Amino acid sequence: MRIERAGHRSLARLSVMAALLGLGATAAIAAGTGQPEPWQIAMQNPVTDLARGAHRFHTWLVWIITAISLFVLALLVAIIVKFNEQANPSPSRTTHNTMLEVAWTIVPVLILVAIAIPSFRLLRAQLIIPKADVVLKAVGHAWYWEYEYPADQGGFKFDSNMLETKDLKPGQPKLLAVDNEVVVPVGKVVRVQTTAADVLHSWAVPSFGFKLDAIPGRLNEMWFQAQREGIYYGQCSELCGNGHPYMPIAVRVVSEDAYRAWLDEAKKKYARLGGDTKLAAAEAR
Ligand SMILES: [Cu+2]
Repeated sequence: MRIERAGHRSLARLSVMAALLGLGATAAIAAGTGQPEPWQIAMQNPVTDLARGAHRFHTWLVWIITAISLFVLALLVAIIVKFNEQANPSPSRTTHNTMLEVAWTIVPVLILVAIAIPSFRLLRAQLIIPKADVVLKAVGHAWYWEYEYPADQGGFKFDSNMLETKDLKPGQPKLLAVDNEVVVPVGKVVRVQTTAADVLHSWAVPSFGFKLDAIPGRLNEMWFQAQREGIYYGQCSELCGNGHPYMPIAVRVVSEDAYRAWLDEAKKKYARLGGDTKLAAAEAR
């Protein structure tokens, strides 16, 4: 009975959403920054150039998809109207049309080129890492994240576990808040290295436009430069087992001074790195 009522409620909400969409009120369904909003349909607000680039590319693809869909729909409608049995009782026996065949080969190639160029440009921006100010290593475990800061930042590591619902403080989002957040300075290039201790994981923060697989025995790298202070949440984005939904990511972006103060505190709070911990050099490739 309860399930049925919940279903009706969702149906009502869906209808309201459809009506809002129909009115073109998509902006009203605001996208959150650093975390999702209830009933959000857009992507989370970007705070890095890479995220903005990904959003622009997404919008570009939506335009292309829309144009192709409308074109195919128009062709189907034209065929149904003009070439049905009544309108066109004796069909043409044409089997070849050189111009048409050249066009339907060349046009899709041009569309793919128009997609490939911005796609590779974005990929290049993601993978060519500028000179980093901070290096952060994220190690995926079943099912929590472990973070390491190299020696030039103090040399320490700590585990970051999801907070149970009963332990949440007001304002902390369920299934996203963690006990030990990652802290990074605002406006600085953060080079993130990911790996995993057991199975595949993926370190992803939507507002940073960041998603990078964490693979056992392999070190992957990407970067971000957050332009606004705040707390940004993400989740493991590789199906890694039954604890997969319970290993969120929380990154707090703070001022340079606050970051230095946090480093001093963190060095005391977390045990120093053991001699066996290796991090790649911080300089750009
Ligand atoms: Cu995982």
